[in-house]
Amino acid sequence: MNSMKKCALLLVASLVFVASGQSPLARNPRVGYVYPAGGQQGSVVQVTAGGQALAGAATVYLSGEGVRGTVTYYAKPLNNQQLQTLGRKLKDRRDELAGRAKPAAGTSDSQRVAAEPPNVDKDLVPLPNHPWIQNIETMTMDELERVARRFFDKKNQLNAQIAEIVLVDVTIDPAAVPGVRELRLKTAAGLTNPIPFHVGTLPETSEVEPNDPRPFAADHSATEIGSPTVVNGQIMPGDLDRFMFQASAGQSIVARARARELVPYLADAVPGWFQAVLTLYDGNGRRVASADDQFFSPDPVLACTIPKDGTYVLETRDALFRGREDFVYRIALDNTESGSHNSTRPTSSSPETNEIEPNNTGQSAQAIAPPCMIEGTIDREADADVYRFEGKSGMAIVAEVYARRLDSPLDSLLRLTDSTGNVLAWNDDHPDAERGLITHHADSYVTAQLPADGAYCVEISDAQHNAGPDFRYTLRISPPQPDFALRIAPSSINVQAGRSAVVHAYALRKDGFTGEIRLAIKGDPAGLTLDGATIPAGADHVRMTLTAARASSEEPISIEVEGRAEIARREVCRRATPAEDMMQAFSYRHLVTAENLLVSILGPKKPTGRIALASDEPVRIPLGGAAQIYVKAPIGPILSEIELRLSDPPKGIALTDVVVVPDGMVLEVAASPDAAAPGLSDNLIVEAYREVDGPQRTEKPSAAKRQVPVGVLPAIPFEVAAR
Ligand SMILES: [Ca+2]
Ligand SMILES: [Ca+2]
Ligand SMILES: [Ca+2]
Ligand SMILES: [Ca+2]
Repeated sequence: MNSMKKCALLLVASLVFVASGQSPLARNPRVGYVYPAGGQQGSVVQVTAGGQALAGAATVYLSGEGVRGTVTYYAKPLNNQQLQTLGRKLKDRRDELAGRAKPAAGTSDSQRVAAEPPNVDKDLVPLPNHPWIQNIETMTMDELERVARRFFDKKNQLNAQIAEIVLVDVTIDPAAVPGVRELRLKTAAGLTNPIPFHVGTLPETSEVEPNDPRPFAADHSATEIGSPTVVNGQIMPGDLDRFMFQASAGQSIVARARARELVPYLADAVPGWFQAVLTLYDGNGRRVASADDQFFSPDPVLACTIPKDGTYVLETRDALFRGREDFVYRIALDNTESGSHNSTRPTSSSPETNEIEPNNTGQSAQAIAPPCMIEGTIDREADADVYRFEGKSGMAIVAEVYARRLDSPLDSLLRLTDSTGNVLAWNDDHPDAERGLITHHADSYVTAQLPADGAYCVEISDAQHNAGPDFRYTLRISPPQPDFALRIAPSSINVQAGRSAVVHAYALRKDGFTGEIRLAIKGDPAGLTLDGATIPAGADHVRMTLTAARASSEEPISIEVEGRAEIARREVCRRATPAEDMMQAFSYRHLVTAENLLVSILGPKKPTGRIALASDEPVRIPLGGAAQIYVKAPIGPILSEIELRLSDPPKGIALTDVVVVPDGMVLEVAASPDAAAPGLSDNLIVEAYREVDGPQRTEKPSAAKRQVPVGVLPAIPFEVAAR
């Protein structure tokens, strides 16, 4: 294979980051959920974080002031033998509570023989010091039930992505500012992704299972709560959680759930999040109110007026009766309607106008003069709002709706027509990658170059023929305003001292802006550099690398990345927003923004020799030819073979040779004449692999060698040049 080249290198040692077969690149530490996902000011909360590759979790990082966390325990999932032992201990304790004597060893009780293998005692193994299975000998039936549900419920499918747990004590100062924080763990393999942790002002309660009496009974086992309060819980498969409270006639009750907001996307479930449902029952089990979606938001808000004095039960579950540890919720039970809408209105220097009805047809169209921002409402059935402006031949025009992005239920439809009613452009839904939490991008966007002088109309309506006083929109009609936004993913970057790590940069281009964007770390980057930090003209995504030419550090380093581009002969600078690339329901990807961009530098405490490109200039690869790239690298003793490979190279680009030279190596990269196009510009990501012996379980020498990724070279910018 051309793109693969083996070489036994003198510099091998410098590329081998980890002595064992485990590589920091193999699995990035990830947190899938935290439970409870928040706490009250002035309290200490015991939080469980579930995730993957969390071994060595030692430190908790929480954004903002006044919130601190301490790791108290890390647990791997129990193995089969441990589960067997646990099952046996649970059974013994249940028998003891039920007054059944533990059968004496060697008994010929046929039931026992049928249920357990005869040598079961031999298989008992010591259980780890796991906090959920301490003191089984003194547990109550309810406690045993909870342990059994956690470890043995057949409906629970083991999910490797959340199978490891880390217990954290979070201390929230009384003065800590309420709102969302980011929680990250630092593990042996580096920093995890951030996960939301809420600081609240209300007293909090956590569910106590079992809390779903069947048949319904308000006087039994539902968790008792006061109001106002925040209740925390997890929905397991088929689970219902019920909370009981007293209320009086005429009292208004608002229950606001956070579920999808806490874990926005599940990679392995359809529709891709916990779809919480809220139901309020009276003391006799009669339904008083219920809530599913809050318009387009999956997190329900239940509001009602209590009909008479008495006991009420608030119930939550998943709409599809699914569940898992990461189906975490927080429900604020209160009597105020104040919701949190955190969407920002578009900023514009254009004059603002309000719509004036009647404006439903071309004849009654409201005259406007672009550029302008129009505030309007599709407020009644069959409403359409038409705006007329005078255009010039060749003039470019953009019409863009902000509605769903401002939490409006409107699903807009836009049409741009000329004075005779010919449709020049129309659009229903235009995705906005800046809004990573929106899965139905309902807002419309049209652009066109006007063919002649004359009158033109922009018509907005609801694509699903819905309407109402909430169906508000802001409509921008203006010449194109080319601009861009930037995203950097992941928002926790783990890099070995002296080495490089892949970072993704995304350009979210606006109003036809296609230019090149140059990225850099803002301010004093503390020995950190971005390699290949240019998003080529026309490209929306580039893989670059972050190189740490410095020693490791205990604390993560907070950085900001900025991008600069020339727009209309002026330099424009935009801050890159950190983001997580999340998968929804096996296929869709979303960039969910984060507050902080943190770099964790792992490995040696003192600076190590750096691997660097000899030149920052893009390598020019002639079409149908090859180019040499000199990589400087420190020399070390031979440890084993490494192999260099291009990671996901552009079509027609191949690594054809690697030669060891003094102080480094020279890579030869070729561009095949049929595949690569002149002008193609991107980064090459070169991965290094090391061959190690496979796991040896048998006596015979293992032929199976495994390739372990050991790192990447700094990103190599290139362009394909015509011969
Ligand atoms: Ca529950
Ligand atoms: Ca209207
Ligand atoms: Ca109208
Ligand atoms: Ca639409």
